[in-house]
Amino acid sequence: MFLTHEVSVALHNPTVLEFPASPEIVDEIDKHHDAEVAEWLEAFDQVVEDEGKQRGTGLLEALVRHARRSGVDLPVKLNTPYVNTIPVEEELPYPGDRALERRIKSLIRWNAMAMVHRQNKLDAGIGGHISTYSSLATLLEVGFNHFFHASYGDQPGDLIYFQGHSSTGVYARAFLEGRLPLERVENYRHELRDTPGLSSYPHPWLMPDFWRFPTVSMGLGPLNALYQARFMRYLENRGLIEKTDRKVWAFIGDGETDEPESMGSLTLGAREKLDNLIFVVNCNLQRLDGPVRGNGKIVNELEAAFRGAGWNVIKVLWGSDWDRLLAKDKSGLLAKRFEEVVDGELQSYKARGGAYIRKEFFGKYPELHKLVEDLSDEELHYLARGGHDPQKVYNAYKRAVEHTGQPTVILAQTVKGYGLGSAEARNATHQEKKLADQALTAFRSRFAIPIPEEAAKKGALYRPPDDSPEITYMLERRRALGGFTPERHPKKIEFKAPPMAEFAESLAGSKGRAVSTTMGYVSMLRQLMKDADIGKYIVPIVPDEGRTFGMESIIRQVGIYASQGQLYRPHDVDMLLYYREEKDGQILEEGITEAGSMASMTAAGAAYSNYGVPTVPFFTYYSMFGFQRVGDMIWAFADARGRGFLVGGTAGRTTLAGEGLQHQDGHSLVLASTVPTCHAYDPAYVYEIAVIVQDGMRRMFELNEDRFYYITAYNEDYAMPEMPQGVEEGILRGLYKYKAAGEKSVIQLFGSGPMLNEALKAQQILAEKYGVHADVWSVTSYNELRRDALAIERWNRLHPAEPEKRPYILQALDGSEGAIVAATDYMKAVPDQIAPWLPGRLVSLGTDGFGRSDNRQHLRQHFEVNAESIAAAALSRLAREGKFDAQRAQQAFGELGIDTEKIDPAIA
Ligand SMILES: Cc1ncc(C[n+]2csc(CCOP(=O)(O)OP(=O)(O)O)c2C)c(N)n1
Ligand SMILES: [Mg+2]
Repeated sequence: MFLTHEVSVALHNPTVLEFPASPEIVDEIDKHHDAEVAEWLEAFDQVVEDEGKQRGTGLLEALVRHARRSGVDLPVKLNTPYVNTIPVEEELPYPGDRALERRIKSLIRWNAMAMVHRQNKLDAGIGGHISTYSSLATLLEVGFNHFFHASYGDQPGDLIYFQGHSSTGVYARAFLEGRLPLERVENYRHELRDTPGLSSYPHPWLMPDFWRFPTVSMGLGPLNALYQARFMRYLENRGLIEKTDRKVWAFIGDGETDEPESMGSLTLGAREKLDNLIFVVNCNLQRLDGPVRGNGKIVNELEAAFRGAGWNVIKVLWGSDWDRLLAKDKSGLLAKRFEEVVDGELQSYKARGGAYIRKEFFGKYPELHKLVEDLSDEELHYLARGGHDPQKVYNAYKRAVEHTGQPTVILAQTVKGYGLGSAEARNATHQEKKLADQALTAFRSRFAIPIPEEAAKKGALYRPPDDSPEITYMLERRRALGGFTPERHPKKIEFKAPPMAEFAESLAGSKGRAVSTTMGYVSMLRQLMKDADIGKYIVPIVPDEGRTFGMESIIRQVGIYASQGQLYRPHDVDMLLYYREEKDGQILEEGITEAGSMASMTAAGAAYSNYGVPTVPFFTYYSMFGFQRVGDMIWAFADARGRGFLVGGTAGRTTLAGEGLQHQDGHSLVLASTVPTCHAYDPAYVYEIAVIVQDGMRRMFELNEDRFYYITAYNEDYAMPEMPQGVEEGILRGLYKYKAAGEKSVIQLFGSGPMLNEALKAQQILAEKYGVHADVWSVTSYNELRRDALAIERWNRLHPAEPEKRPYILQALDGSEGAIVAATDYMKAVPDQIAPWLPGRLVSLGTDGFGRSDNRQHLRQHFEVNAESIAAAALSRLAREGKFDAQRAQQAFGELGIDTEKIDPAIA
């Protein structure tokens, strides 16, 4: 027999024959082996028939083991045939009323579509999406009617991450359930009206009673869901919540899986055996611009990736009508055709209709053409994809919720724009906002919506009466599953922030010992975890930087959370601070993933609402790899009303020595200022951190304020002073006078973080060498000062007839004369935030530009933020004001070792 080169290579080296090999090659190989293969197969079939499928699996496993021992190479095959995972004979009957559920789904489809159509007619360009939900409807409805628990007894229910662009379907259901009044639905995307409408996407910030999880930034939903499932286990294993069957469901777009966040952490699910996690990938084969994998198969790609990562994969590709064809086809060509056809073609079939399907899909082989000769073109067009068949979806979900030991992914093949007539499966369908009159009436007939044609054309919403069979049924189903979902009603939590007295050690200073704020913060955290009442709620999170921040002692104290405990004897077990893993360990040591850590932060920071447990996360990381690296996740954390502390360690562009451009952070505070609920602080001393953390816990967990904190922590060692009297308010509001000049000051020096020490040295230089007296202030937060000033300014603007109010920054500076030289280890934009309220007074010294590998002394010289540069800047400024001799000032630069002609660090 003639063998192509490809086949002969494959025969001699089976590992190259990785699925999906071309069907021609497979055929040729089979033919070559014909008699021998047939004999083996027959024997195998016999065993399976006599002794069952499990025995078949056992035989194969034994054979594989044997082959491996004999040194025979085995092909790695992660794909299964392109058919449903669950064989039809294993399917359970559908437990619900199919006809009634279809009616309900049709009404939801209508309202979801009409809400967008109607609003875009009224308000052109307001936007919205129709086609995502149209592909997802069955996948959600089977869940709502049979799976999504709103509670498990007295415990909270499932957590569901909805595809962001399918929000209209979720609204439409809530409208039918009577939870969203017509006026709100009619104000979809009109949130700022007298009756506030519905937000575009799942935004807990905008609809706090409804949405729990912001998902519309692609990729964040799946990642957050994964870590949510893990955090649920963490809470269970630590005894903070009861163990239940509750699940985390994540509905994800197939296009969305291209985001690294979607797929990057899958192995965590398998490693942690998260059988409380179910991903449903809505494989409508399209994304925004066109097909997800026109030339390939997204389902195969995902199947291989998920199986490779250790997940249970259930494919739901074809509806029940296809089962009949598969059963009828004795040639095996139908299954082969499924294998051959690429996604771009599958999309075209739905876009082009029955005649095209007959010719292009079935027409390839005469046997297949014959197989469908008694079906009309219309019937061919309506042969359903698996994700539109409730029977298939039900069975997949049932298996998923019952599966143990692994997370499950359901790969459901659907049609984008399902039921939208001419918009169905079109590349442009994602952008469709309105339907033509004819399409609307066709939709109305196809789904039998009982409204007049004229109303249909306007996109009128429709809700049957309360006592209609549809409403009765859907409410009964929800009652059986414990209530409505999604819903968000955080329980009142009992939490008392530890009093300031508990922070005594941090407030007392270091008694002359040189320590860093990081070290001070870590001992504070250790102390907090010992608190009898709230200690257990503290969740330290760290992405493989524990040692960088000196957190070994915490590891020893409370252990690293490890769902399996510690299965090995750590080599350092005899040491005091050994690497301790525990089943109920408290630290989440996430490994090198800031994104994963942020997902844990999000789960822990919103646990007050999802579990009624006030966990207080402290996510400590390399400050450069926070806002810059996972800024979008932090934004979503704010949307989710997340609470807790982000602690940016190794902060500051000149304080982190030696590391250079990609490590030295001079801008996270700028980025932090962009998040409305983020309160960012740049403390110099440990007592400042203590005041901020104590007040933060009080405000977030005692007063239930939806806010979170960003605190920079530095690694420069210096003596931490004891807290002076009466500075708490200043610390929290952003500024207080730390050290007054002995005599009347002519200039003010502001310092933040370690730059406060530079300012103090500058104060001394100015007084001793130049006879200039300056006050020194600690500025803990320019961000807070600006926010306060903006709020006051706004009030003044809106109330011109009332006496003007004064922002805190001006009140605090009352009586302090002269210009202000502000030194920060961050960009000048940070102090510049308060410039509008200090006209002409502010001189900002900061670290604009790329970092360098050098020590602190040279870095501060380079960026012109050292004590000498601060002093010289003060003299220069006084000279410009005519308060100091200009020549003398110029001379001072030389005396203080500053090269006035060197390159500007901002561009160096
Ligand atoms: C991070 C991010 N990038 C881009 C977008 C814009 N966007 C919205 S929907 C979409 C396509 C979604 O395709 P898919 O995930 O397949 O969902 P489908 O609507 O097909 O169900 C894109 C690119 C976004 N929302 N988030
Ligand atoms: Mg898609």
